[in-house]
Amino acid sequence: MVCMASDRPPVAHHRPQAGRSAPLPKFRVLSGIQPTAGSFHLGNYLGAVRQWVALQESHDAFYMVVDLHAITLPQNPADLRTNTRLAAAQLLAAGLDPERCTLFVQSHVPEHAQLAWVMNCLTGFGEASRMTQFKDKSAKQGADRASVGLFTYPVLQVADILLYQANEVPVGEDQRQHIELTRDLAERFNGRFGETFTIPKPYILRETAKIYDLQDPSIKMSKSASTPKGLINLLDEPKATAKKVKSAVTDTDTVIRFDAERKPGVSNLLTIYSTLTGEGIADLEQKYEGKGYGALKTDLAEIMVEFVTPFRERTQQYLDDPETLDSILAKGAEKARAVAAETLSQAYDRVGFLPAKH
Ligand code: AQP
Repeated sequence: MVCMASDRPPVAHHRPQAGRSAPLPKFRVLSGIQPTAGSFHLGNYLGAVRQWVALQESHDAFYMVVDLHAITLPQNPADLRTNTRLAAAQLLAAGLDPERCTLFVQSHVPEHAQLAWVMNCLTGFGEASRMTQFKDKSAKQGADRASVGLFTYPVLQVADILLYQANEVPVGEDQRQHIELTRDLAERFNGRFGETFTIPKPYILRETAKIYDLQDPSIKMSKSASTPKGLINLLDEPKATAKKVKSAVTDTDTVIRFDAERKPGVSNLLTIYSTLTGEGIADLEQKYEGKGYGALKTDLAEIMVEFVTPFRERTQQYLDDPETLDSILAKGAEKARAVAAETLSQAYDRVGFLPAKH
C-alpha cells in the first residue's frame, strides 16, 4: 500500500517557550517550490513536498510557489502562469490542506522583493559567489549570460524565510547551503540592527535528502540535469513511469542490499520503495532475499503507478476548477501578507528608513 506522508506519526519538537497557562505556540515552517516545469518530479516530492504535508499537522506552515525565483532563468510568460497554477494544484493533490497551512504565490506578497533588497545590501559579493547552485547553473548557460537575478537568488530565499520568522525550513539537501546563508544573514542583521529575525534551521530528512537519477545514480534527480529516462515526473503517463522504474540502472551484482556507496542504484530504489510504502529498508532486504533486481523493480513500478494515478487525477480536479484554486491562493496570500508586512515594517524601521505617512 502506498503511504502518504500524512500517515506518519506527528513530528515531535521542542516548542518555543511560552507563559505557563498560555497555549504553546506552534513552531513555524516555511518552504517553496519553483513553477519552472509542468510536473513535479519524484525528488521534489520525496525530498520536500512529502515533509510539507506531514508538517502542516504539527506546525504553523507557510508554503509557496516561488514564481519570483522562476524568472531567474528565461521563462515564457504564458507557461509561467500555467505552471504556477499547476504547481499549486500539485501541492494540493499531494495533500496540502488550505485549512491547515497557508499556501500562496510568492509574487502576490510584495514584501519578499522588498526585504530581499535590504538583505542584498548585507550580503558580501564573495559570500554570494560561493553558492554552489549559482556556480552550477551559471556554468550551464555560460557565466556571461547568467542574470544578476540568478546570482542573488539565494538572497531572495533568505528574505522568503526571514519574513515569516520560520523556525525550520523543510527542503532537500541541495538547499542546505542557502539555509546556512539565511542563518548568517539573520545573525548579521540582528547583530547590527537589534534582534529582529528568528534564526531558522534546515529540516532535511536523512533518508530522502537526495533522490538520485534512475539512469545515473551518482547525480540527483533534477529536471535540468537528469536524462528523460532517469527523471520520474509525477504527471507523466503511469505506464511510462513504470517503464522507467523497470529500466533503472542497478549493478552487476544480484544482491538486494542498501549500500549507498557500492550499490547506489539499488539503494536509491530501496529508498523510494521504503518511503512510498512505509516498509523499513531492512524488511525490504529480507523480503527480496534470493530474488533478483527484476522482482524489486516490478513491484516498485506497481507501487509508483499506485501512487501517481490518484495524484494525477487529483491535480486535474484542481485544474478543472481554476476559480476555487485562485481563491485558495488569494486567501493564502492575504494570510501570508499579514505576517510578512509586520516583519518588513520592523526590519525597515531597524534599518533606519523613515516611516511613510499615509
Ligand atoms: N533529487 C532531489 N532529492 C531531494 N530533494 C530534491 N529537491 C529537488 N530535487 C531533489 C527539493 O525539491 C524542492 C523544490 O526544489 P526547486 O524549487 O529547486 O525545484 P526544481 O527546480 O524542480 O528542482 P530541480 O529539479 O533540482 O531543479 P534544477 O534542475 O533547476 O536544479 C527543494 O526543497 C529541493 O531541495
